Amino acid sequence: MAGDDRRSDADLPNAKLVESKQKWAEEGRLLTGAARPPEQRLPPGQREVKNWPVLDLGVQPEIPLDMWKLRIDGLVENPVTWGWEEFKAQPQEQQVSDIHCVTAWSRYDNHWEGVSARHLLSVVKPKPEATHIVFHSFDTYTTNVKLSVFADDDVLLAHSWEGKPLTVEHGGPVRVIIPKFYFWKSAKWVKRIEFLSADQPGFWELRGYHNDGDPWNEERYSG
Ligand SMILES: Nc1nc2c(c(=O)[nH]1)N[C@H]1C(S)=C(S)[C@@H](COP(=O)(O)O)O[C@H]1N2
Ligand SMILES: [Mo]
Repeated sequence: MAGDDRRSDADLPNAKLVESKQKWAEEGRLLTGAARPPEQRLPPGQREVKNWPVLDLGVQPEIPLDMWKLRIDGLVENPVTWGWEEFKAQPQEQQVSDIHCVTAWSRYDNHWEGVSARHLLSVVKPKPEATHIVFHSFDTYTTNVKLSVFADDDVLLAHSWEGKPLTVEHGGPVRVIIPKFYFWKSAKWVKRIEFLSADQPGFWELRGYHNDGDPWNEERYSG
């Protein structure tokens, strides 16, 4: 009985400590998002914006489409290098997702078009020992994810946003979109997707950002 439990807690020599620890545990549970009601759309600590801020290292590489190439290699059975025409000849998919940036803005209902990670995986066929991925970008940026994160249904190599080609400032010709994680995992100007048998932290992950970056657990920073 709940009443009996309560009485026995109060009898403990450390009753006060137990009570406050239990309170911390309850608060912790709320922070993780595990008990998040389905109608909650804004992760903890975020605010909604209607514009689309630009964030990068300050170098916005302009890659003409006839020069653009995407290499997918490392621990895969069938490494490929796609030029623009080959990339556009892959099955195309449309997705709608929310952006959550670690700098606390979120932007709802972004319409993307591109090639799904699922399709890409079916083409390159990761070897059994492949467990992690690093994205390499034309501006030298890198970011890492687990293969299982990349393999999610909603992960896209996007070339269009709201029915128009992605602008250079937002990572065109092609950027990664990983909706379930903070936006720093979504590499702009992607040029290489490398499959690895061990984790390899990327640019921000080496500079104090969380290695995973789940916004529902507020995985902003490491340590
Ligand atoms: N190549 C590259 N990708 C990048 C970055 C970058 O500096 N270079 N910045 C990341 C960060 S921190 C964020 S918040 C988003 C910003 O994307 P946006 O400028 O389209 O909003 O891109 C991510 N991808
Ligand atoms: Mo960011």
